[in-house]
Amino acid sequence: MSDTHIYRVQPDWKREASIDNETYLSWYERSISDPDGFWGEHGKRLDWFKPYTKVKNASFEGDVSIKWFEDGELNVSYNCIDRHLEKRGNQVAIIWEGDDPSSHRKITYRELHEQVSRYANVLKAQGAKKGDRITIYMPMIVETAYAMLACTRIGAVHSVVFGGFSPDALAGRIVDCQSEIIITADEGLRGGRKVPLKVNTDKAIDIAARQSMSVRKVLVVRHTGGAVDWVPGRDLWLNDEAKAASPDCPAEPMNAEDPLFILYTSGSTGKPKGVLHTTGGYLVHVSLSHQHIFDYHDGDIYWCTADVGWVTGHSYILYGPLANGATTLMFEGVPNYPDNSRFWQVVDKHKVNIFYTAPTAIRALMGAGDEWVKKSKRTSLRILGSVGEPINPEAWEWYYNVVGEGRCPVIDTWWQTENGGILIAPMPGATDLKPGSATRPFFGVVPKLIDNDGNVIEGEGSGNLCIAQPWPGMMRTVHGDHARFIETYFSQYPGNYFTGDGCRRDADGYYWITGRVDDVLNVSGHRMGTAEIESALVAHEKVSEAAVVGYPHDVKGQGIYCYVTLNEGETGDDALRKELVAHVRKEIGPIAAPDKIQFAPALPKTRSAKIMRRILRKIAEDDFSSLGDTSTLADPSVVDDLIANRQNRH
Ligand code: 6R9
Repeated sequence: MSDTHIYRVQPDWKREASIDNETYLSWYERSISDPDGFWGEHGKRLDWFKPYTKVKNASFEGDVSIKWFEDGELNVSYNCIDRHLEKRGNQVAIIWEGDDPSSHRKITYRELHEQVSRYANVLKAQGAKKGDRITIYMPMIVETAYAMLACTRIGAVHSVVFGGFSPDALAGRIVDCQSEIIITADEGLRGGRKVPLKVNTDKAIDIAARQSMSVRKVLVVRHTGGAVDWVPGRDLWLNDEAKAASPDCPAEPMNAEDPLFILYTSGSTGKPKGVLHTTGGYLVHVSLSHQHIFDYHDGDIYWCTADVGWVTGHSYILYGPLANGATTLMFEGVPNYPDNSRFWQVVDKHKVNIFYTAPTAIRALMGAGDEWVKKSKRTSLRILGSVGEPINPEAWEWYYNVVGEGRCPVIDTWWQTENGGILIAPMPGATDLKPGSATRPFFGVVPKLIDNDGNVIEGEGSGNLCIAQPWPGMMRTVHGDHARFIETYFSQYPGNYFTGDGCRRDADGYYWITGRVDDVLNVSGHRMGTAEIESALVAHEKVSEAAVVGYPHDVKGQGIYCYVTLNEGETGDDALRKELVAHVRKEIGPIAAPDKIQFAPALPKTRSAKIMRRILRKIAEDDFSSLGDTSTLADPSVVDDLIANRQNRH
């Protein structure tokens, strides 16, 4: 191998039935050369009410129509619960670990079946039908899993909105998918602090009402017991309704291509897009990848620290693990509460075998010092996963050596909301590891690197990462806007899905993701469009124009750097900086809070009035050596002023 840092597969990383390198290579080859044969076989891992006779009917050309298993019928909640009852009724399906270290719960498959059925009957009683969209705005509690699975049980389409989003952001998502029912909780808890979910929901419903969207029902889970306002007739306590409902609710047979969920995600332009996933192909992809990429075996305790408000929570806290009959841990809290050893305390408490987290958490804990890790034993750990952003080799090595004590492979998984499941990642018993590389493609995935001029890069080299062939778990459309789907993902490199990421392929065929090449930021693993933050800023009465770029940040990966031009007569001072930060938090949510605001009398623009972001990025990065050609700027002197007043001076 070409690179110096290689960690070879250790003999004890291969267990019985683990995929080894030969198996990986032969399965991969078949998945590409004979997708119908490969997926037709692996689709059988699910229980189908009506078996499929067709496998792949998908093309990236023209109108981009993606169908898998199109004449099959199944139900997601049936596959995640009912089919396990006979063998695993008394096995724990979900371990819930509360924000407060003294609180935890264990829910067996049988209990999960009962609760999900009750929730499903409540939804039906409130008029929810197959195909209706239901918004879920919840903390990390087991009731959130009940709610999501209950939607799938009756064929309703859930749209989970991360609990950290503001009322405005929540309202936008409710309106976009015309969701008449919202499931929420009184309050969430994170790091000892309360999150006012019901208050935010009430505000969001008012905002939605101004856009002629009327929410009929709000189902509220009593969690903290905090006081909430109540609209009689509209608001119902979900706990009470569920208790009174029947525990018997047959799972609705769904076509493989019926919508399963919508999840909003940020792109380089406009409002967040409603990424639409369907039923059959998605569940095949997430269950197959969960099994082989994490080398999941019966009896393993599996913990993914993501929030269910993100795709990682959908696919790898709930659907993949539960489809495989796993015990999955849901954690309400944060890595540094009550102190920096929390993750490792939870690992020891519940004997976690497979642990999956984000580089931003790894970097923060690495910065806090090894002593927090060493307070725990971590002897149960076997696999360490990473997701959400590129993992820098230093953080990778720390994760491997300090957390895993050199015993556990680090499984760096690259994928996106749009992908449904993991697309590039090693397999513990098959893939030699290189710190910082997501390594090799998953079954059925054909990565393709294309340069800015459209030339395909073969062998070693760098380019824009595209995927050349459809895979079962991929999104089918943007909810309500198929033209936007085609425009966003298939217009740059026709016939290929464009990921928005840059990537290098090394001499061994390993992939190294270099980060976004578009105007999307990745802040602490949270994806955000610069355009969204810009439009929040210009919505402030004192702001005339704004341009937002990312800059390297030690813990967050990227920080948010805002260049703001004020209206005539306004003065940019620290008070206004604070006001603008608060304003963005209110418009989008705390995750979008700017790290730096630079007041700029003018922004660098071309003569055709296009902002030159390349220059703004360089200034934010403190790198003026390669500003490139500024001669096309309408007023090149703008750049000197921006450099003189930059916010990153050390
Ligand atoms: C699953 C998820 C997707 C974007 C993606 C890329 C970045 C995710 C990564 C990674 C390097 C990894 N990303 N995993 N970059 N290595 N292992 O995070 O989905 O929120 O849609 O973000 O995140 O830039 O394009 P999502």
